[in-house]
Amino acid sequence: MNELFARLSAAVIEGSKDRCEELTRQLLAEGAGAKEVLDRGLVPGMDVVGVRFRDNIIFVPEVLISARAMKASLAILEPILAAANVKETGVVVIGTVKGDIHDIGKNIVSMMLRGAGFKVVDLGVDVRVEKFIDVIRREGAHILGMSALLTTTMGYMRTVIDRLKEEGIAARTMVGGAPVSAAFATAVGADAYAKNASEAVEKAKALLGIRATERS
Ligand code: B12
Repeated sequence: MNELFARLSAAVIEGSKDRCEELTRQLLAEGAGAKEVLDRGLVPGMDVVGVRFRDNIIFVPEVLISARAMKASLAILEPILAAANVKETGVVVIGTVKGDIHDIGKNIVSMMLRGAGFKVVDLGVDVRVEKFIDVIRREGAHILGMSALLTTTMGYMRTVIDRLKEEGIAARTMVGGAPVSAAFATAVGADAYAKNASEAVEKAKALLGIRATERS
């Protein structure tokens, strides 16, 4: 099975949507868990894409093709990750902040939260503070999750958190994305930071006072 995971990573790197779908289905058929497919196949592939992009070996079009391939696999995994069949524990509004269109990581966090029993209202990308606030109020959300992948957009998280406080909105805030750190989260006044989707689930439960063992 190790070889299949490696081939799935390679398919993400090469941006082969068909092969991503085929290998994802094959891995599931051979007994791999959806989370394993994510952690051992898809994410390591996208990590390599990130390094090549940073080093100017590949450019935006290639990254988009890889992202499209990864999303095709995620579409297969989503119903499995979401089918945990647990009672809804809380409402999370989530989005990528204004100016930022990266959504792969946010989508994974949304899927894992749904799988853990949260109702997730995903506002997509390039989300402004007004939109976050409207939907938090409408949904009576317990938690706001914000994603940012750019150093130029992560500062917007502070704008949103400050506005929530000004408006007296009690939703707790959780932030993440590659450039975001625990120290940054503290500096902008967020209630929690998570470095990946599994940790996001733990932190969301902790914010609502749910012990990890109660839900899994
Ligand atoms: C894919 C990608 C793109 C795709 C996005 C496609 C899509 N639909 O998302 C495209 C091609 C569109 C793109 C565009 C750009 N990109 Co880009 N992109 C990436 C890349 C390679 C991978 C990101 C990714 O999907 N990673 C995989 C996922 C699974 O990981 P993740 O996002 O980190 O998410 C995990 C955690 O962070 C966490 N998490 C994420 N969100 C949240 C939210 C919460 C609430 C929590 C708790 C946790 C959490 O959990 C996730 C799952 O484990 C990164 C490289 C990198 N190392 O991050 C560059 C990167 C982010 N991009 C970069 C840049 C510069 C750009 C562009 C400006 C390029 C350009 N010149 O146009 C544009 C910006 C467009 C915009 N306005 O947003 C830079 C940012 C540099 C910086 N310091 O700001 C990076 C770091 C590449 C680099 N090394 O230079 N990009």
